[in-house]
Amino acid sequence: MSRQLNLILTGPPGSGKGTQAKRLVEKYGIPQISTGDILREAVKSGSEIGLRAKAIMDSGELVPDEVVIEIVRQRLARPDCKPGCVLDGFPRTKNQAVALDGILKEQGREPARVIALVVADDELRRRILARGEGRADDNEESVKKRLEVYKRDTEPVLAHYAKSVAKIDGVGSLDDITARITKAVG
Ligand code: B4P
Repeated sequence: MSRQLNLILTGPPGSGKGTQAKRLVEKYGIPQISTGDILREAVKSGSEIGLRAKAIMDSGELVPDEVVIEIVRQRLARPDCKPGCVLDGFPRTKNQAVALDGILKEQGREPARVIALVVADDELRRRILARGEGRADDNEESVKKRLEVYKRDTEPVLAHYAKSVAKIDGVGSLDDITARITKAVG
């Protein structure tokens, strides 16, 4: 493995990004950077970013690029990211992907490795609606919107990384999926 592992874990909402990211943190000893978690924390704390993000997130739309790009830029500069990181839920637009490439270069980091979890829409809907964490965006209407937004804005991220992306079947036991990911990372 190279001296630093900057891993992007991408996939539609409910594909298991957050779940698998936590396991990869254990396995590789690198921190998870979940823009969804960071934004939810901001909403909870009532910060300016949180106030701006809440309605957007609840509706299933994406928070503006400049907001999340700045969050990631600052987070990546922290010392615990030196050995690498698992980016969970970022980049979510082509703009964010281009910005991330620039940030990695600017900070003298290795280029990103990209893992995409593949799960069919019916299964995604089932998982999210069964999640039961009381998230304001886990309802029928918002899930429908999130799946549309994924196809519209996030699928182009896969095209951006077309040469290097490893597509992984995201259906099966958590252990099996972790094993598929770690095999692809090599
Ligand atoms: P996220 O927090 O990223 O939410 P998500 O896409 O729903 O994925 P999550 O990680 O929660 O779910 P997971 O797949 O692990 O984003 C929320 C919102 O924040 C976005 O809609 C947007 O508004 C905003 N946002 C975040 N990042 C942004 C960005 N970069 N730019 C702009 N806006 C941004 O798991 C789902 C469920 O499936 C869980 O209940 C889990 O237990 C279950 N599951 C996982 N693996 C399974 C398996 N193998 N089998 C069965 N169930 C499984």
